[in-house]
Amino acid sequence: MKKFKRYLVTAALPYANGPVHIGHLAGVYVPADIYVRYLRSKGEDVIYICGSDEHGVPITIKARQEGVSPQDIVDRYHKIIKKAFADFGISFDIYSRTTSKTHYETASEFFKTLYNKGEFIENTTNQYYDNEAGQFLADRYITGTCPHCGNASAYGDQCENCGTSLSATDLINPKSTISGSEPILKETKHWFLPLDKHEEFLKNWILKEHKNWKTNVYGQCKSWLDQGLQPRAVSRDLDWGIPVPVKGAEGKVLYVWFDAPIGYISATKDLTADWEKYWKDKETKMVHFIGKDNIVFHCIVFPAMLKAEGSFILPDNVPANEFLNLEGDKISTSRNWAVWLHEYLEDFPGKEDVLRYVLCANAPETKDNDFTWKDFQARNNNELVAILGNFVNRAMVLTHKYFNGKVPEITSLNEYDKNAIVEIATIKEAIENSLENYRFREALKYAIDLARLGNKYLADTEPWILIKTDENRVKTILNISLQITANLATIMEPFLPHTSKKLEEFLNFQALKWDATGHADLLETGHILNKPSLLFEKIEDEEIEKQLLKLAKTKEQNNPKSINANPQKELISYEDFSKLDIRVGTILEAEKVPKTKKLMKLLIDTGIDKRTVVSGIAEFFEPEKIIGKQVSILVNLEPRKLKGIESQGMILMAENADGKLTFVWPAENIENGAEIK
Ligand code: B3M
Ligand code: ZN
Repeated sequence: MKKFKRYLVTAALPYANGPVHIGHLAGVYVPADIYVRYLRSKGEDVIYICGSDEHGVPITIKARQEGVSPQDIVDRYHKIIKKAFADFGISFDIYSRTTSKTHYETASEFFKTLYNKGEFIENTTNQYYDNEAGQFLADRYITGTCPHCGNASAYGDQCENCGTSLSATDLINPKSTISGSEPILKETKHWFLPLDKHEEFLKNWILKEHKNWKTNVYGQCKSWLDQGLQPRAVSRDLDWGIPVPVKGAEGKVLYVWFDAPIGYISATKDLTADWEKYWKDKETKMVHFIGKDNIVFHCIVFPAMLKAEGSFILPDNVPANEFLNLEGDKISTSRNWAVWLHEYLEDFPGKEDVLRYVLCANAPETKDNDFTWKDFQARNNNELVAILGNFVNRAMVLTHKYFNGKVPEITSLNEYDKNAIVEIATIKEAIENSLENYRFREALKYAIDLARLGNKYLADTEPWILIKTDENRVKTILNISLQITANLATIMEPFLPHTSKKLEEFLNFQALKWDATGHADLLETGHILNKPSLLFEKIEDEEIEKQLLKLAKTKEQNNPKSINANPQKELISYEDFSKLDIRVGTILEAEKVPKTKKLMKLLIDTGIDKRTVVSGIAEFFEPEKIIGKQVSILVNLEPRKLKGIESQGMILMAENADGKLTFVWPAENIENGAEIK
């Protein structure tokens, strides 16, 4: 593997239009943080860059909904997001924002450079325009009927019912969500990055030179490249964003996906005056941590931009993750189907590392994965408490009990001890290898194996029994156990930084650099330990049930009972169906049946005859309002008596789970007696 002089690690800039949840942490920020902490521990020159993505249409929509400015929205969420990351120990070197002055300048400069080099094409297209509001409409500001599934509230870029990507002009009956009026098509000029021009380069760079990228990333790139690349607009008609810095571009801003990745550069500038060595020197290894929905922008569009600019390096790797689901359902901000980081900390104060652990152990590295509260509890109780916590606690407590908290000496080593010591080094190397290949789940599993090794060592050697007969042997056993604990303090640091701090306190020792670990001589004989407290505590069923209840309530709010359909009845033959003689009829007379709540007596013209039908609709309809309406009537139902009145047939009604009734009538007037089949 090529050795680099320094590392530039970026994590996707979250949109500042809502707080962050476990999906963000698992997909991007925890793996990136582990990687960076590991590199720091290795003594590498590394910077970890992030910030809020503060442009784009969703932010303007949210602002409009709340009646505040887009700036108010991004100010609010920038603060919340920044704090949540800090609380979980996500150790950015800078958490910047794309509304900063540096960013405006950097992004404008970048655009101008490409513009002056003739790297854009200008194109005039027809776009929807809201005449009443006097503005062009972003796709998200247009709703209409989906041409594929008929959903009446599809957006101009996507139908959320059937999932199809749409163009605003595909929508049937388009409406502006700003004024409600029907938009008109109007000409507008935009700048396009001709990705097709960079296709050959990208094919070579990704498909030939980066075969080592994760298969999910490589596969997505290949499918884009195989389909052939098209020019992409890098400007928008919008009043929120960075103005397009050329003449004749009034009212136009840079497309959010053009300016956002440049945000990595601006943030680096805000971090260090020496930013160019990170961005322009081939000895820098740049790695982008992102979620799978951002792959095309980081592997194709941004590299094409950087290449076109000419003076920047390209990423060495883009280890994108898949998605994390929550209890079997896609995480969704709009449906509030998420575990929000700030809420987690209210419910589980002090348990930052538990979440970091579970999200890494279960990270969606190769496929979408599911977060469940039961798994969270099981991993805490069976792994953190039972393996890591239990081992550390035993090693510490026994040393305090037998040797007054002083690290005892090694008296002599037998084969068993020697094997354990070799194992420490082997595990450390395995972790290294996994981390360098972006396999964080595997790395964490090995890290826990180190604690597992310690537990097994104690269980096999049984110092609590030997203490009665062979104190010298116990000295060696506890020395080795404490050396494993000291190794854990360093090795766990990238994964569980808060826990590593606690281990340092217990051991009264400063965790070492990565390369100094892997040995059994980290703590000197006679070194004095502090008194330990519990590293992790058991999570009880009640706490998990509370979380599940919270989710059940969300589900209930999202799917109120009234739209829950009853299950389908058993199948019938066509013959069964054709026995039903259903006709269109007209209500000639209607009156409530005295002394009943529900019944109404109707006189119906069925086209065959005029007959009386008693129907249970009186709670929902006023007799005078339904006279003259056409209805569907089952005419060959055996007559039956209700409250002494003979009913000759049945009116068809639609009824929902709440018992609400509505008539089923023909969409247009048709002769009475027409058959329904
Ligand atoms: N804000 C998209 C996202 O959060 C976007 C990432 C930008 S990274 C330059 O999915
Ligand atoms: Zn649809």
